[in-house]
Order: sequence, then structure tokens, then C-alpha cells
Amino acid sequence: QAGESLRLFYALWPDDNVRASLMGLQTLLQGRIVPQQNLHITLAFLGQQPAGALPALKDILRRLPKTRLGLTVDRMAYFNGNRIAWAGMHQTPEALFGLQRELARLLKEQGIACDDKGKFKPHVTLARDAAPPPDTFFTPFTWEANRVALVQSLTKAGGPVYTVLAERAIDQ
Ligand code: 2AM
Repeated sequence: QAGESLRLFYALWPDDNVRASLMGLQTLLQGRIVPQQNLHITLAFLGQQPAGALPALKDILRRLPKTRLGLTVDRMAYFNGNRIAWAGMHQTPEALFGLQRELARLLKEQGIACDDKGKFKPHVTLARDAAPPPDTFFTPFTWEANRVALVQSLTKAGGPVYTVLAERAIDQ
């Protein structure tokens, strides 16, 4: 269909073990729990893009630099503005900032606008319309984040449905 547009974003896409660990954190929360298959860290949010941009967007995935991201998920926190309870890191590895900057640079080079809400704050949204997370200790876990995905978001009655359109192992 001519003029088709897709709502797209790039994300670090967890494996099943990491999803299980994130689900463990979700049990501590009150709010609209994000379905386990939707959990991710957004690297770049593109919003609506013409379907014709897909080859260039997939090419950008291939051009991302090879890197290793060992993320220590040791933090739960809260965005007051949109009432999101999230998981993340006390210390973001410089390699993650580097990856995000390079992705933003490649997008800009292709003339593709992306919205980073001003500043990159790496987080996994665990619950929406949430209460602030409890201040309980949890055992940190490591996420070897080596899968970057180009993801389509479809808005459905039951909430967004994400489809991975392309992915890349960035440690290879
Ligand atoms: P959120 O989880 O913090 O709401 C799909 O919607 C993904 O893109 C979600 O991870 C969402 O972040 C993020 N996202 C949505 N709109 C965005 C925007 N304008 N800027 C940055 N990220 C956005």
C-alpha cells in the first residue's frame, strides 16, 4: 500500500533469562505491568516512518559498531512525570552511551529524525500508571546486551504489540 507508515524504534532486546529476571522485579510493583515479551531498552525512538525507509534503517543496524555491553541491572526507579516504574543501572557503561550516540549519528546522516526526549536515559519500563517502586533490596543481575532490534509498534486495544523487523548481534 502506497504511503504506508510504521511506528518504529531501535531497542536492546533481552533474551528469555533476562526477561525472567525483569519479571521478578515486576512482582514488586503496582501498576499496569508491561507484558514480558515487550520488555526492552529503547535506544532510539523514530515514531512514524514511511515503509520505504526500512532498507536504510536495516542497513543502519548492520553499520553499528561492534561492542560488548555487560549491563548490571541493580536499580529500580520512577519517572514522576509519566508514572513509569523502571529498571536500570546505577552506572551506565560508556559503551552504551557510545552505541546510542553512533545510532543517533547514523540516523541523522540518513536524514531520519529521532526523538530522544532531550536526553538518553537507558531504562526498561516495567509498569505504567505505576506507584513508585518499593525501596527493597534485590539481587542485581547481569544483562549481556548484545541484540539490537529494529521494532515495529502496533497500537492494539490490549496495549502495544511489538514485532522485531530486523536484529543484529552487536558482539559479532
Ligand atoms: P517508555 O517505555 O519510557 O515509554 C516504544 O514506545 C518505546 O519507545 C518505549 O520504550 C518508549 O519509552 C519509547 N518512546 C516512546 N515515545 C518516545 C519518545 N518520544 N522519545 C523517546 N522514547 C520514546
